[in-house]
Amino acid sequence: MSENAYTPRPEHHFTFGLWTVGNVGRDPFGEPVRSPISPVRIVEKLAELGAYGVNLHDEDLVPREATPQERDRIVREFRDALAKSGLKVPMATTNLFTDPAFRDGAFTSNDARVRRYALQKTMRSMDLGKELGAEVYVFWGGREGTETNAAKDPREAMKWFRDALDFLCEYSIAQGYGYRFALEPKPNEPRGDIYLPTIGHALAFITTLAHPAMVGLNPEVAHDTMAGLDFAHGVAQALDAGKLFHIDLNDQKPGRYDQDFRFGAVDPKGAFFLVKLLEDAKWNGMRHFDAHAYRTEDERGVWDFAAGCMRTYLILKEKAARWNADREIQQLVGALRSRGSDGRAERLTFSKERAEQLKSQPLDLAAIRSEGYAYERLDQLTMEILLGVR
Ligand code: GLT
Ligand code: MN
Ligand code: MN
Repeated sequence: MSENAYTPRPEHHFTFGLWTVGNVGRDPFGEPVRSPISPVRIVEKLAELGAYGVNLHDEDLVPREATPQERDRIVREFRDALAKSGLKVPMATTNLFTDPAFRDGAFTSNDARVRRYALQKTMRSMDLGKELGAEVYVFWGGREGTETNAAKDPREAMKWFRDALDFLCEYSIAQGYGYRFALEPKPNEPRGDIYLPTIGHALAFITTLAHPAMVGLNPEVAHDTMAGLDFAHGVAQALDAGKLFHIDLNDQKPGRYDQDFRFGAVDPKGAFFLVKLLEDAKWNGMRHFDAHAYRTEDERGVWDFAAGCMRTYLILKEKAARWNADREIQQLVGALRSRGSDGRAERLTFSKERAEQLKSQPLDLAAIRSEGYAYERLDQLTMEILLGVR
């Protein structure tokens, strides 16, 4: 495949958050190492690099203390930059974690005033997102959790969380916004433990909402990796449920703080199976990178980081196509698909007759017990594609 195949273009639907490339490298032990980059410059640079869009929290664009006049000017300048560059804003979200008011959570704070403030701030931010054309609205409940369960009854917290989402679904409907809400699970950090810690928790919670069809998932590689889970499995389950509304791509070593590394930087094999899953499923959502440059970098390193995320995705996409076209691999896969059946995709559906027939069907258990699956060969061939010798 030509070098061109690795060149990001808008049709690939790559997006970044203002907060990702705009990350100034602050951490719990150190001050910022980079100067803020203006939203207008971020728009120009992302367009130049071939991205499709830019996403934002309310405060990434409009400072909390801005007057209405300042807000209007900032939004106007940003919209001008978008129009000039052709960049879109497919997703918006609310910062419900920086303000000390949210130290005990936003929708699940013990303080009823904070729960009201969280709704107020989210509605205003939904208004802003709509002004910019956003269709997906993300809820990352970073502060929704506890350090001690003495603080609140987690059942009560679930009720508050549900009330807030039901309220905001109604708001989106009443305003005619047509948002699709995407919950973003994370097990911990910045809270000791965060509510709705995994994809599975979030999927189950959605079924208890007043408007379950409006609400889906925004899973993130790093978050499931922090929880020690296989991210592709969680994403597959969200796809299967029709709930993959958005995705946060990045990378992470297990057992560490939330690293938000460049996509594919730690576990290229995991990234490969993720890309393969999304591409095989023909998933049409945004490929959003929720990651940031190493703290060692200056602004040049930030753009190297952004270009690297997209290039790695496209390289892995080409590797997935190669895997799907590889004769030996496909022979092995074909043998697996027809293993123990006549080759037609067999599905076991119940009928009384089928159950009776199955109960008395003789099965060659000795053969079943002794035959290997050839996964060593299959995985080695996969590795050879990934390592570039096949
Ligand atoms: C924050 C967090 C991310 C969320 C962002 C959306 S903010 O950077 O670490 O995982 O996706 O609120
Ligand atoms: Mn993260
Ligand atoms: Mn994220």
